[in-house]
Amino acid sequence: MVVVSQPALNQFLQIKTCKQATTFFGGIPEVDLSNPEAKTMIVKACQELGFFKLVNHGVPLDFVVNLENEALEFFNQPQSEKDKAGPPDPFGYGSKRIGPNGDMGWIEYLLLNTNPDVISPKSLFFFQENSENFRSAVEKYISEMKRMCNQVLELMADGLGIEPRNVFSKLLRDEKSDSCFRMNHYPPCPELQAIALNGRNLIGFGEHTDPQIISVLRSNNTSGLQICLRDGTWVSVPPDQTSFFVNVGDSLQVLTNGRFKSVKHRVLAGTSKSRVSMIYFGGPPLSEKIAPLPSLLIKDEESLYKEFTWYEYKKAAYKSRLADNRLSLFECA
Ligand code: GA4
Repeated sequence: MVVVSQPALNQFLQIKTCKQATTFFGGIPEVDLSNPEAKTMIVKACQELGFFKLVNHGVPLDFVVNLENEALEFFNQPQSEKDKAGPPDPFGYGSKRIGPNGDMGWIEYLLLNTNPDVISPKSLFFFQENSENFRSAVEKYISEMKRMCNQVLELMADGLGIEPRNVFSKLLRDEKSDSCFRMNHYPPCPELQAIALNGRNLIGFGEHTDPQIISVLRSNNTSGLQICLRDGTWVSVPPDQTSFFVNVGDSLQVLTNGRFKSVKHRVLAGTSKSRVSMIYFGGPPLSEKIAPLPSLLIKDEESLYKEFTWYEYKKAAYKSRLADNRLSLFECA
């Protein structure tokens, strides 16, 4: 018999569950960055799903593996050590609590700001306290993410037939780009799942859309990530530790006047394997005005969204719950 202490159970019962079979979805679009058709495939995937897998991306595997090992070393430390880099402000180390408004998940994470101009005290603390190896692994990885996002965003503009080519990529390349980086650790949860949940899955990271322009995710070889299809069905993404998964964020949905879809996604906790994911969220500078690009508005097409600055959107996002539809605040009547 497995005995679960009441405090552990209470903490765990605050986290949502869902009933979900985990057969893998075979329809995730795969974009080969070395294929001349990549731009067309990216546009199609962003319109239909807001999500695709990137292969032949040119990111050296040892950068990825190295960072994953450093992250695991961090997460394997005693709780009291990890807590020194928290609580998140929103940057820093967090456990179970996601954001400031009561969302909970079966997760621990490190959230870092990647813009040196507005580096938060927590990110600074993290970099000072942790090994030089971890710091340099993060920096190398992020610079590869920037390079890859630049390529993907230029292909998007090309594929949409709009100019200049850097219309999206310049937002991330700007030295004031407000991008961030998240390393998530989803510990396995064997006993609790079996006893208390009757076959339901524990939510690792609840359903949400990403507020930024694009997000690039890499995980170890564990299942858990799910995306929501246009008809509202949740499907499981087959893991692939050598590829990256790209999400359209809310800001890109606005810039394209709804042509590209910001994809709703979530992560389910596993029962036996620990999941580690690293996500680069490419955001614009805080002062950047976000509105549908005039070059994308055909004839009398009306703008679906009111203009806002990225600062305003972020402020609104941090007042919302994870699952809220944040874009609805900025839709035209
Ligand atoms: C979701 C995407 C990114 O992980 C994130 C998250 C942020 C946070 O964890 O601090 C938010 C969430 C995310 C959207 C709504 C707000 C803000 C938690 C939350 C409840 C870093 C981001 O940019 O927005």
